[in-house]
Parts: sequence; C-alpha cells; structure tokens
Amino acid sequence: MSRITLAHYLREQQTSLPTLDAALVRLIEQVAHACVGIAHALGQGALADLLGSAGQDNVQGEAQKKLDVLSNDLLIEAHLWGGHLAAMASEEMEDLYQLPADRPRGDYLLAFDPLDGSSNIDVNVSVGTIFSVLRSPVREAVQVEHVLQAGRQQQAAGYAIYGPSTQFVLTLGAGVDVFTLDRSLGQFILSERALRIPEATQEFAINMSNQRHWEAPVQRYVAELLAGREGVRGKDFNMRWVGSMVADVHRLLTRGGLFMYPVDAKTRAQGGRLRLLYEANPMAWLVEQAGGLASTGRERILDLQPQRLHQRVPVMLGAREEVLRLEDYHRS
Ligand code: AHM
Ligand code: MG
Repeated sequence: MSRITLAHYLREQQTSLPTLDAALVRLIEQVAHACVGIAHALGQGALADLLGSAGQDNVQGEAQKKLDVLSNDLLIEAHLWGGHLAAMASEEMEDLYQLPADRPRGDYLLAFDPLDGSSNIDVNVSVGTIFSVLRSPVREAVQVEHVLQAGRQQQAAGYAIYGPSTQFVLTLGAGVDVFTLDRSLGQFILSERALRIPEATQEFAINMSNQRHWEAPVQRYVAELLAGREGVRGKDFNMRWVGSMVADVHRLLTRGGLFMYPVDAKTRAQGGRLRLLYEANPMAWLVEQAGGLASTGRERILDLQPQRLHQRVPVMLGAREEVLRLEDYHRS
C-alpha cells in the first residue's frame, strides 16, 4: 500500500483547492509538527515530571496543568519563523499573541485550544489539540476585532487526538480526512478519507450530572432518549461521556452520534461551557463537512458573530436528525 504523508496530501489538495496557498500549507504542517511534539510529551507523562498542575490559573480561571502550558508553548514556537501568521489566540492566553517585531508575518490567524480535556491528563485518558485558521485583514498590529469572524469564514480547522494512537483530523472545506501518526517516522500518514456522520443515531454524549440545571428543551429531549424503546422515540439509546470534547467528537465522526454541551443554570452568565473560537467553530465545521449539523439549539454555530475572544456558547452537534429535533424543541 502506498503511504500518503500529510505533506504529500496537502500538495495534492492544492491542485483542486484554490484557497490552499503555500502559506496555509506551511501553517497546517507547523500545527501538525507541534502536535507530534505534544504527543511525545504526553507519552512521557510522569517520567518527565509532566503531570499535575502548573501552579497558576488561565484567563478562564481554570487551573493550568503543566502540559497545558507546554502544549501552548510548542504551538507558539512552531509558528514563530514560518512567515504565514499575523497573530495567534489560545485558550491559555488572555490576549492575542502578537509575533515579535523581527519575525516574518503572513495573512493568517490561528486560534487553538492547545490541550483540550486537560482534566483527563492525570488519569491517562485521551486529550487533544483543537485549531481553527482564519484570514487576517492586516499583517501588523492585529486587533481582537480581526479575529472575531464567523466560523463559516474558517480556512482550515481540525484537531489532534492523543489516544492509543495519535490522529490528526483535518478539513479544508472539502470533506474531513484523517491521518495517523507513524511514531517511528514522526509523520502523519493518511488513514481515512471523507468521514461521514450517519443522519440517524442511537448514541449520545452529555454530562448527565448537569441535568437539573438544563433548560426545558434539553430536559425534554434527553428524557425522551432515556425512555428508550418504551418512549416516544421507540428505540434504545446508548450514552458515552469521555469529558474530552476531542474524544467525544472523534467518536461521533468515526461511528456517528450526537454531542451536547448545552447552556445551563450554572453556565448561563458565561453563555455556555465551550469556547466559540477554538472549540465550537472548528468542531462545528468538521461535523458539517462530514454531513452532520452543529447548532446552539437556536442558531447554526458557524453563523454566530463572535463578540469576545474567549466567548462561550451552547454546543449541540452530530447526527442531522437529532440536531434538527433539538432545534425544533428549542423553537416550541
Ligand atoms: P478544557 O478546554 O479546559 O479542557 O475544557 C473543555 C472540556 C471539553 O473537552 C469537555 O467536553 C468539557 O470540558 C467537559 O466538561 P465537564 O467536566 O463539565 O464534563
Ligand atoms: Mg478545551
């Protein structure tokens, strides 16, 4: 079998995708390169004294893990000399990251969650890196407003999942393809093309411990799933919740399903739990590119106009039929 590396794949895609210029290719390769470094650090774990807290909080008031900080640093360093970026935004940094004055600049903006699901690190459960690429209207002195673009304007998006194997899942707006890390070569190899999410499903993911805080439409929807074959849905549903969005979304991209992190009484003041620019938007685009839908329950996620860098939103994404039903319950 001939093996297609990520580098080879990106050159091949350039022949059919006019938006995929050389700078964007370089940018994606540098993200993937940083993810190989993060995968290596995660693999060392306790042996390199990398587990546990970094002893400080991030902008969201969450305790940073040592690996959150290291992953953020690896992603920044990977892009410093590439000449393809105007600025970066990260879950772990309060403000935009402006490139130092002596570094070459480009036309892209990169937003990322360097280590998603980081509460799972210390228990050796899958975590990931999520990223979103936008075009920048300026190369110098990028302002937050420049990054506040609707998700439908993304130029590339994806994630790395650090599980039993490390995989890199990517969309450039022409479907979703998957690469698996060959650890001996340190390279991502194309392992699956054109993921599709079936329209119907019997599997859902939600943190059930928040049930009493949910809004009425979500209460109704989940109660009907739990009623199973005896209820109005007339079929049984299975539930999974890893607690790493990357792992929960990877499961539904792989075998179908629905993922929900709705707004609830605990998160209403912040607008929800998951962040729009570097969690909801890239995942929403991947899911739509695989034939699914992504909604807040009231609006398509990719149409939301972001108001703040670290804005949070309700997220419901996956199987078409289920997201449509959720939107219907929110309307009625
Ligand atoms: P993080 O980016 O700080 O790791 O937080 C996001 C994570 C998601 O990966 C996951 O879906 C969610 O938080 C889990 O939240 P909870 O612990 O409330 O179930
Ligand atoms: Mg996250």
